[in-house]
Amino acid sequence: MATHTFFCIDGHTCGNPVRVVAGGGPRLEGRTMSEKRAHFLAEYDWIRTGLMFEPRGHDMMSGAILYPPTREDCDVAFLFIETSGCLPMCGHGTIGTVTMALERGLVQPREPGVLRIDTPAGLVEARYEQNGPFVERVRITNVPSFLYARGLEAEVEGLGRLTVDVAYGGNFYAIVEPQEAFTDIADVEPSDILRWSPRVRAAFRDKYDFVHPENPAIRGLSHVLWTGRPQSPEAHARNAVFYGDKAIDRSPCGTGTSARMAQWAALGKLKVGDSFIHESIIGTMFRGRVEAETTVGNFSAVVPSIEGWARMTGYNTIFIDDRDPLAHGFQV
Ligand code: PYC
Repeated sequence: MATHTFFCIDGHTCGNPVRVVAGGGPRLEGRTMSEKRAHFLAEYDWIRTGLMFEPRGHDMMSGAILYPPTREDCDVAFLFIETSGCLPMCGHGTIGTVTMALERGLVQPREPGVLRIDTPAGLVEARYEQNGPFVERVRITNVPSFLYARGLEAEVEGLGRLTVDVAYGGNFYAIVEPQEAFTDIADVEPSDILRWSPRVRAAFRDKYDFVHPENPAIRGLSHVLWTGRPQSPEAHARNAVFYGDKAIDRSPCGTGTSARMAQWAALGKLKVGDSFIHESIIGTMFRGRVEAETTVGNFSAVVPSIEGWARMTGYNTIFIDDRDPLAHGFQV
């Protein structure tokens, strides 16, 4: 019987929570962050559930554990933890973790203004603007993102026949655009999105396989991106991203924005150098840009960058006490 202590910094990126675990994370085996992620999931997933779910977290909770990098070209490694599992990549989590880790002096970039991060999905570069001790903005250059499948169809209970595109932006996203069963996120309630999304995800997962062509450890449809017309005249599109079992991202979702940019680029609606401003359900915005074209396996892909901001809300020393019957968290 023991009490496990985690030294955390809590904050949010454009409204979505980020819990940075600065101390107390387990030692992980593996030559890469992808292998370390697998080790964490096999042996230490109770740390994720304990820190993310109630009573220490909540349905939307999301975070990252800091590690030394496994790659020579990186300054730090992030292991993403979330209610849905350990994501290969998380955009809002990266922007928040970079901001808080820099502001609290937990990382030392080799090159001023640039932090190179080793993530399970690959190298992510963060360029940040500082104002004294504060990080004002972070632009991350994400992993190559691509349209994986176009016009997939499935029968979804309560919605009927649904057609989606699936794109990868660090995670796989089913992108739901206007059609008979769904018009716009402005026309539905958040409770509808929470009710439909698990069914949409299950219907497409049962029918199709989603596997990264270069890293088979990255597989499965994890997120549903519901689209909408922007409310701000500045934005190009609005979204509500569903993740985990009960969460709608309060930020515009970094990997979701990357997936959407990859979809638009594949459809000829974006080209290298174009910007893409994505609005969240609470009106916060990420500023995306297509940085380059590339390929991933046989897929044409883009390298997207996303700019956003994050703010710290406080320190949080969290105990997971083995005697606590709810030590590993719960969901209702
Ligand atoms: O920003 O990439 C993201 C993200 C994934 C899940 C929630 N947010």
